[in-house]
Amino acid sequence: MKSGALIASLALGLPGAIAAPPGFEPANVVPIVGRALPNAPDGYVPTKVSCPGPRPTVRSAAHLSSNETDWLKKRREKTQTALSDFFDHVKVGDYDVKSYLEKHKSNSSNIPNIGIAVSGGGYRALMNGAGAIKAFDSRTYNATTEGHLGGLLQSATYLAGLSGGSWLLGSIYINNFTTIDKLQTHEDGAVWQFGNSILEGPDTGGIQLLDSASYYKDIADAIDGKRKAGFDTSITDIWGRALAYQMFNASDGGIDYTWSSIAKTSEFQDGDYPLPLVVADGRNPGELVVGSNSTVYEFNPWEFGTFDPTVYGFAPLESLGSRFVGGSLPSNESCIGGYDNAGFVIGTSSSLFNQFMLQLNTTDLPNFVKDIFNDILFSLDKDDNDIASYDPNPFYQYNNDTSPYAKQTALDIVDGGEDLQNIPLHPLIQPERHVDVVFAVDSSADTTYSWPNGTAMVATYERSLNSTGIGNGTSFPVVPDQNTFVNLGLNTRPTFFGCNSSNTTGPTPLVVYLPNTPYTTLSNETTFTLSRDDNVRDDIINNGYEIATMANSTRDGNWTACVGCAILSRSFERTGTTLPDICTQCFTNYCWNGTTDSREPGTFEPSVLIEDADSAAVAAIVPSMLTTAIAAGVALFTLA
Ligand SMILES: *[C@@H]1O[C@H](CO)[C@@H](O)[C@H](O)[C@H]1NC(C)=O
Ligand SMILES: *[C@@H]1O[C@H](CO)[C@@H](O)[C@H](O)[C@H]1NC(C)=O
Ligand SMILES: *[C@@H]1O[C@H](CO)[C@@H](O)[C@H](O)[C@H]1NC(C)=O
Ligand SMILES: *[C@@H]1O[C@H](CO)[C@@H](O)[C@H](O)[C@H]1NC(C)=O
Ligand SMILES: *[C@@H]1O[C@H](CO)[C@@H](O)[C@H](O)[C@H]1NC(C)=O
Ligand SMILES: *[C@@H]1O[C@H](CO)[C@@H](O)[C@H](O)[C@H]1NC(C)=O
Ligand SMILES: *[C@@H]1O[C@H](CO)[C@@H](O)[C@H](O)[C@H]1NC(C)=O
Ligand SMILES: *[C@@H]1O[C@H](CO)[C@@H](O)[C@H](O)[C@H]1NC(C)=O
Ligand SMILES: *[C@@H]1O[C@H](CO)[C@@H](O)[C@H](O)[C@H]1NC(C)=O
Ligand SMILES: *[C@@H]1O[C@H](CO)[C@@H](O)[C@H](O)[C@H]1NC(C)=O
Ligand SMILES: *[C@@H]1O[C@H](CO)[C@@H](O)[C@H](O)[C@H]1NC(C)=O
Ligand SMILES: CC(=O)N[C@H]1CO[C@H](CO)[C@@H](O)[C@@H]1O
Repeated sequence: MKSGALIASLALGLPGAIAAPPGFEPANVVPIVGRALPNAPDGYVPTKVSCPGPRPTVRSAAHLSSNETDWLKKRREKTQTALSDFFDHVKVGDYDVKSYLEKHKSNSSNIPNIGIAVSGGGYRALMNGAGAIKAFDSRTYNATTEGHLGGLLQSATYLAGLSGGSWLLGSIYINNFTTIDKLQTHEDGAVWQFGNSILEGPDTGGIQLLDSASYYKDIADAIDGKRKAGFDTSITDIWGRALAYQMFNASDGGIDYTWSSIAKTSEFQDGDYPLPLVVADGRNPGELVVGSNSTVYEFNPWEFGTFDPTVYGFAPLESLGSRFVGGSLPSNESCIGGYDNAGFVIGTSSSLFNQFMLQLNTTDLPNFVKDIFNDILFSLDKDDNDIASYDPNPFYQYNNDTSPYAKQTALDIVDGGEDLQNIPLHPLIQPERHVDVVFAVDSSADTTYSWPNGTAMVATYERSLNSTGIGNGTSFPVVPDQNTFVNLGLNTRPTFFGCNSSNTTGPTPLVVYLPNTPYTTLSNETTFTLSRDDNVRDDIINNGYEIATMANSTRDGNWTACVGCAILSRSFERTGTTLPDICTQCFTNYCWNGTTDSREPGTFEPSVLIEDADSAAVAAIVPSMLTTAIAAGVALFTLA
């Protein structure tokens, strides 16, 4: 994820020419299915609107918004039912989980509160994360059979995504909480057509009906419109528009879909699905390196802001672009709408990738298109290539005493992984949210061969140690160093952290760490791989499914029970309930027990565990998870 790697991969060469425009085939147009709302007032251009309700203000981060607390009441009712359904097929020994849930349902704060976090890592993270979500979704075919984990998504309160993980969130939420199956369909009009690089633009067989030149012209027109309306634009505007064409199933690349529109759909308002949280980092004034003391922002469907002690405030998302001063909108300033374009939001979270757009110059696009981009790109300082410019800064003169951004008229926002916290845990460890368990899907490329090694977990743990400073009262389970992650194989199998709630830096969720590892395919394509065919896409998604379910529990027949134990653990503590024996056994197997091995490991090169999924289902009934091929993998580097 370092800039060096990006430059290196760009140097490998991207397409110099863009495919010639194939003919239009209107017959292939699929009907537009439901999704978030196309409610922007003027496409991509932020525009004066009449203020939504009372004049918008920035609020303190001391509590959750009333929007969230109101919504939670509805959602927690839905998750109770969903959890009860989940435990229909997920058995925790002979413990009667359904009766337990029934007994405590009158006090919803006793019921498990689940978060899911999907890391960054480009398309690899999007696909591996999609595999996990597919496994957790009760709508997936056969996902609610024994050994599977369908229904966990329906039981979750929060779903957080960062960078590539935010593309996954955008694909799901802007398309009306669609399923992974539908996104990856092989039928005409599939949303996820990753055979076409984002530099080429969408396939004309789908809903977009654009050749590359029109694709770029449309993008250029949109950004030009925003500039002409008086708003600063950055390379992230181009990037976000391009992403929208790939992720949103809407004509014109979903140009008029806003992120705040998610909150306006009736299904969301009824609490039918989890709260999506997109994470991005702030770059400190005058600093080019984004370190662990950078501010971590979240976009939720109502607001943009942060719990960090710097800004410590939230601005209404639908009114971004309005000129707030000291947290309120002066009477001579208009309310602005449409700034929170959904593509721009996921583009912001993934701004590490926007430098691809610098390659536009090397294509054979018409000059008039290039000219528009060059105005934007050429005016950029080299150091500003990876930022999204939020101008006006909604936190201008807000919290003067603590905010390093209070004097800035524009906010520089960067990729959510640049502070190394590549798993979006930050919003899920906020004490106000009281999350009990986080399923942390890690597709980071930490090692030479693009496998995770716990770096993201370490970064979040270390930040939480500064509880009176930037951590601002957050806590995290104790985790070991990366060498230990590799030496003990904690990056090749699910590991629980924070099982013992006293061995944490304070009240914090139990974290179920789900590292990307090769079950059925080498799912470690590099972060900057721009295209892959549908079969590779599907293989990586399937591999993600195997990771989440431990190959449908064939690697450990108790796996789903253990997931159940992780879900119930904090709730049992609150209600003074004794853990069933099977959970004790699970925690012995899956909880990191404090052992470390910090010797420098050799090169980490895991190989595919299951060469053929069908035969594996028979062969893989192993007495203990530690005797599997994982152990062989561990041996490789402990011997080295
Ligand atoms: C969104 O999906 C829900 C559930 O599948 C469906 O009932 C609803 O009609 C869809 N909304 C739109 C606008 O299509
Ligand atoms: C959030 O809640 C406030 C206060 O109840 C309300 O005025 C506002 O309209 C809500 N925002 C959204 C986007 O629903
Ligand atoms: C779906 O689940 C049923 C019942 O467990 C099983 O018989 C069937 O083989 C499964 N189908 C697939 C494609 O996995
Ligand atoms: C962040 O940390 C760096 C390195 O320790 C330090 O130089 C910088 O002043 C810090 N910035 C802020 C805003 O605290
Ligand atoms: C693209 O090419 C034009 C003409 O050669 C040049 O003026 C411009 O600086 C280049 N832009 C970028 C971003 O490299
Ligand atoms: C914040 O600083 C600005 C500029 O120094 C000042 O005008 C404003 O009154 C300050 N706001 C507060 C609430 O102190
Ligand atoms: C873990 O990942 C970090 C970040 O990429 C890297 O610097 C470090 O060398 C890696 N360590 C191991 C043991 O893989
Ligand atoms: C903790 O955070 C404060 C304020 O953000 C900072 O000044 C201090 O250097 C940090 N301490 C450590 C050990 O990082
Ligand atoms: C697990 O289930 C999924 C979905 O039903 C299936 O595609 C996959 O082949 C199964 N894997 C194994 C190892 O049985
Ligand atoms: C937590 O566990 C670690 C590793 O075993 C140990 O070093 C530390 O002392 C424990 N801390 C607490 C507060 O129990
Ligand atoms: C994926 O990882 C394997 C080792 O686990 C390695 O041999 C292979 O080169 C890696 N592929 C990429 C694209 O990095
Ligand atoms: C728990 C905690 O330390 N909260 C602090 C977070 O930051 C704000 C703003 O600086 C403080 O007012 C809180 O006390």
